Amino acid sequence: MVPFKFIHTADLHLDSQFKGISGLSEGIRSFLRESTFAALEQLIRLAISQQVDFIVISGDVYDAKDSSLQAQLRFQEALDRLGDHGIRVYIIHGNHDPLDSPRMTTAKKEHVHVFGPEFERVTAFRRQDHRPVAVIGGISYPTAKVMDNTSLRFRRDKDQSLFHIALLHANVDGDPAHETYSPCTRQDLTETGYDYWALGHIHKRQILQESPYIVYPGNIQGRSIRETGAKGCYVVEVDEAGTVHMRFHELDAVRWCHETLPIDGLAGEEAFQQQVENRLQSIGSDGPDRMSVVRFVLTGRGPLHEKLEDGRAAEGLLHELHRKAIRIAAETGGCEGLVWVESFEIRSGPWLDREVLLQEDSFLGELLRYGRQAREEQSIRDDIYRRALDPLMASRELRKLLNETDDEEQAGWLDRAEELAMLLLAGHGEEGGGPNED
Ligand SMILES: [Mn+2]
Repeated sequence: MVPFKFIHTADLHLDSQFKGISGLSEGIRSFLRESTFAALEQLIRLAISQQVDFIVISGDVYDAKDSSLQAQLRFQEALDRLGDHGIRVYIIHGNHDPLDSPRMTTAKKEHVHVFGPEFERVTAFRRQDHRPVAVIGGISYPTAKVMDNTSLRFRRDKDQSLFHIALLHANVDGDPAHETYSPCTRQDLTETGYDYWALGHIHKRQILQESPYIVYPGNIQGRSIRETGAKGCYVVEVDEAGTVHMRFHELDAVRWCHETLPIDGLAGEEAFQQQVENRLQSIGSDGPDRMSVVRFVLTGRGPLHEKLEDGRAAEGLLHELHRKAIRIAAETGGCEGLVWVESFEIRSGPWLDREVLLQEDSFLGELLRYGRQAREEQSIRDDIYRRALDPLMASRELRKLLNETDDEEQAGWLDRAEELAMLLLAGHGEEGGGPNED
């Protein structure tokens, strides 16, 4: 087999609007708005510096069906630059940019192949000597909603000696967090006999399987606090033996992250502010060339919780941090190294005084008193355990395991149950969520 090298990328979502973030200055907002284009620029530079033979783009080039003229022009310019370096591009369109989108008509580029709505297969050649190296199969979305399993249409070429790459925008194995377009299973993909499934749609980078390769490279630029961590593409090398070597390359200009901060040891607002500033410092120095957007997740229990709960501590600090970030961005005229705090998510709890709760005339107080009694009287303990464990005793293996537990272990159950009850009955924040839109 002739060795070759290509880039697998997907979900560029050019000109994403970043609507879900507020409080930004005009300068910071435009940096954010520019980030999908900045990531595209990095992609082009990488392709040129790595001297790849070709690039495959697995759908969602544009963020919206009615993509902006700017997005289209920037993408066409990127394609031209790749063409200048002899790098061919193979593209499928996905649910965000289906073939029926109203887009400007452009002159056909000789080095760019856009797959149509029916399954097609083309041969890819090595850049320097034009020797055939791979067969590339692909299907674009004709309209936004493709509900049938299009992976079943892929057929291998007669020339079995070439490496086979499949381009598909799909939800493999029905990931419930994402729209189930073009649903298919790993088994379906494996059975086609293709060597590398270059997927798009799910924005989280993942190699689902290695034989054959089934890969989501993720998007090249995170678009919200739900799309955290490094974003980029894979450079894939196929050697003489047909063995695949993959390397991930970061391309993002803005990185989103969650930062967990326990409040347990924090006495007051000053200590809290100091902790936050320290974290911001270290996030900033980790990524001096990019902007970071961070959501602090506050956990643990402590006296600070009360101030967080009524909005005083976090909101005031957030306001100050935003003001400072805006000033720095204006002074330096750039957002590289800047850390923007998206929000403080409060998942902490109050510092609980068990002794006080024990005296309380409440459900929790009663529960804790019952626990204390159970520790003193064996018969109450036995009664609690029996009622809790009876359903489990039906299984022989569980019965054996449970019969082996000693008094100390059982007392531990009671402690943990009380802790959990205190945590839940203190009643604080729930994790938000909803379907992701890829
Ligand atoms: Mn997408």
